[in-house]
Amino acid sequence: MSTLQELLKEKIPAYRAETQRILRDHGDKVLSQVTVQQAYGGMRGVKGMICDTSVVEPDKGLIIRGHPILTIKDLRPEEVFFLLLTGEKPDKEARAALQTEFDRRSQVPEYVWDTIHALPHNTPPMSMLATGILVMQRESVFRQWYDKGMKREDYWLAMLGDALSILAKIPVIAAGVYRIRYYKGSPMTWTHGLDLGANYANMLGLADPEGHLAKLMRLYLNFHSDHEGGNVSANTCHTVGSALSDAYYAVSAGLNGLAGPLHGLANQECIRWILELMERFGGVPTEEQMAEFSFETLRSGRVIPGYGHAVLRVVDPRFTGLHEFGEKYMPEDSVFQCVDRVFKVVPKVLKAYSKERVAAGKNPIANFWPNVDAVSGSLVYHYGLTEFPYYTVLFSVSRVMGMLSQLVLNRAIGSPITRPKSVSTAWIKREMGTKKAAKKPAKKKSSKKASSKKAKRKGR
Ligand code: AMX
Repeated sequence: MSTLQELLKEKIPAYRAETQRILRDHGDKVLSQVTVQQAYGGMRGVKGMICDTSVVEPDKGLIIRGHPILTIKDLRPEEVFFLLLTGEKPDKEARAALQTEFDRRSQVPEYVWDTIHALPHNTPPMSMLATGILVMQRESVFRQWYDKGMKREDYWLAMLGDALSILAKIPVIAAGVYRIRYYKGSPMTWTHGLDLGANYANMLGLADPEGHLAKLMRLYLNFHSDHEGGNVSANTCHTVGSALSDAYYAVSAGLNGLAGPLHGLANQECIRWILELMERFGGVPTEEQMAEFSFETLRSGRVIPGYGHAVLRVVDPRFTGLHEFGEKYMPEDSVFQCVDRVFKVVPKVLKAYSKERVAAGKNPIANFWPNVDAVSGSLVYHYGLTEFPYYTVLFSVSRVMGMLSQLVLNRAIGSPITRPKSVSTAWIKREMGTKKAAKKPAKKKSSKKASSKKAKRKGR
């Protein structure tokens, strides 16, 4: 098989032609209508962008290039990256070539460490990571080629170069952030020939005599690699990249979105909640105690972290995959046992609580099932990674695979600058009022005058 770059070179002309064909044949068809509720509500459910790397089905979860995530859980993370970009799994040769690329690009410039060391010691790990990526912007091949007058059809190639460099360096920087931030020693270096997951686990410097943490890290990176295009980090990265900002700018912006409590930070909240629960009852609580604690959380106005989802309506298959890992490698671990019991109790509690909410005139809870964050923290905790504020960094190392793949493909098809239309509150009030008024018979105004006024408004 060809290398990643050769395969993309073969495929991109067809991908471009297909895009043009779709636009020519279907360009004026309607994908979605937008309600006022959606305009105020984070554009939920509005179909308004294209993403070919993966889809998230409410009843199936994450599907990467047609493969449900659990069917590709044993791939190495770089194979998932290859799949995200090309739609194909690499063969042995393509995998080896990709490994050589990562080995060659993994050296982190010294000024990155100087910058991270210069930050105040209590800087959150996510700020350290995003700073580390941003400060490397001066290395961008895309920027250098662009400044020399790069042709539009080569954008993807320059973007791919930056993507490979960021992906090779981010595990090194992320592991270095862990070691610097938590006083574990100097950053460690990339081992040539080791895959992304094993390298990352190794550079954290935690004991892993049987290689189980490396195994977990591969699974973790695969499961968090992509979640279609509309989530905050992917969408932010896409928007910044659409201005032809390079991958360093775009990815660090995406990481800043991932750092939010409603997105990548939720995994920290989950483990915190589990440990609070165990502390309250002096170990793994009974199901009754768990239900009591859960209702207490909900009635105090907080959410149960790790449960519910904006899109999913079933148990997140990524939860299932990580839960199976826990059952196999740490069945006696009390934190994992607690997570396992929570899974038996919380969906019933949420169901009952949702009825209370509805009775009180509030929205029902749409999904009672666990998402990936309900279990992921307990597994890394088992291997000694107990510093919760770091957990979003783990997520970041993985999610850059999706962000970078989408950036490369968007430059390949020549996605234009993102520019949705916003409307003002005054516009909403006027337009919605106009519709209502339109039902009433018009007063004496001449129809010519009225229509010219309407046209003026539309032209604004
Ligand atoms: N506990 C308590 N209440 C919950 C809940 C939970 N686990 N999940 C949903 N609800 C509430 C919502 O807060 C919302 O209340 P509101 O109408 O008063 O604002 C109501 O139920 C309806 O919400 P929904 O339509 O079911 O979900 P949503 O799309 O608004 O929110 C999500 C989705 C994930 C933010 C929400 O389920 C939640 O806060 N879950 C807990 C946090 C979590 O696990 N986040 C991780 C998400 C995955 C990720 O990005 N990493």
